[in-house]
Amino acid sequence: MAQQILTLEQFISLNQPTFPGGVGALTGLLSQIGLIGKFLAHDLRRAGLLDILGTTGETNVQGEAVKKLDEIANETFVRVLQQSGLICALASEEMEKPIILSRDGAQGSYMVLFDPLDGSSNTDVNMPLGSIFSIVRNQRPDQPLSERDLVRKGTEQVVAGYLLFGASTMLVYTVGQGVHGFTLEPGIGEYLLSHKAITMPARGKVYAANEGNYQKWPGGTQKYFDYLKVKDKATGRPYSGRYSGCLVADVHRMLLGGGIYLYPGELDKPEGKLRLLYEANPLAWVVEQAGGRASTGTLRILDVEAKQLHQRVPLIIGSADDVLEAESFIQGRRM
Ligand code: AFP
Repeated sequence: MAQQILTLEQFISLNQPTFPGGVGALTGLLSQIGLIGKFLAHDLRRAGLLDILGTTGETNVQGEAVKKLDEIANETFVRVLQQSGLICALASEEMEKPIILSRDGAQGSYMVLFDPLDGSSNTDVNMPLGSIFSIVRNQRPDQPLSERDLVRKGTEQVVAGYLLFGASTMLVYTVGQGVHGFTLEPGIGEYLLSHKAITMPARGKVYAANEGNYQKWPGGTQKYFDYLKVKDKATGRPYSGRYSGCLVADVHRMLLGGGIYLYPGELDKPEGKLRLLYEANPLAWVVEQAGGRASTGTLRILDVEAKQLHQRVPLIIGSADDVLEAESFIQGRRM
């Protein structure tokens, strides 16, 4: 029998009947994310031809040079999501403050936190890019919304996932019932189910990290990377290094083929670089739902107490056995 061709909407109505807010809400939310993906894929495919490369000369809340595509991606997320009628607040890596769409929650009970363009250093060199999204529910519908309503633990997410702009455009998400991947068929403008119930191998043979930072890492972290390079057939070492500069692309590689991505804490920056609420938390839930593991090196990402909207966190994420092994070195239990 021919492989069943299911669109995103068909899959949701068939497979996610127990989503707390109802199948209609989930379909609405993911359709909006999918629409954003279509807009961004269209822009990115032509970026080299239009005057949207290079920087705007401004810097964002992270103090990083804002590339024009960062701004375009952020504006696309805001424009589409605020028209959805489902969402009462938005928070973005590119915006210091959240956007409160309705004070009384009348606009909808979902709040979306996102990194609109992950890997933006890849923009001008036609390398992979992604967007990451994390959705939580408004817990205080009868109260005026504020920033603190968005600062939640990873275990409170109701939807999480990413868009990957690579050779093809993919949407990967979880609602806590497994991880499912859809590939955009540009000819018909539909996301078709291509990776149902993704499960990660318990161990991989690939690692992704910026080893230019090696000298900044604590000793335990350095010892783990040294360990990965020692020949040992039984544990598939030495591992191969694969680092794209785009967290979404690297994690997607591990999700499908196994392996580990690390952006560890550094001696003078123990909190690392990546953001908890809209990078680490959503990807940690996706990876755990696929049988993997995600930690700071010492604490499960989804259990990290969120205190600030743009809070940074070290990220060790990937195949369960690989992350456990990295943790044993980082915690000094292995030398
Ligand atoms: P940009 O979006 O600023 O390029 O950062 C990308 C990222 O957040 C993640 O996607 C990469 O894995 C990591 O940072 C790259 O950081 P380094 O350039 O420090 O290796």
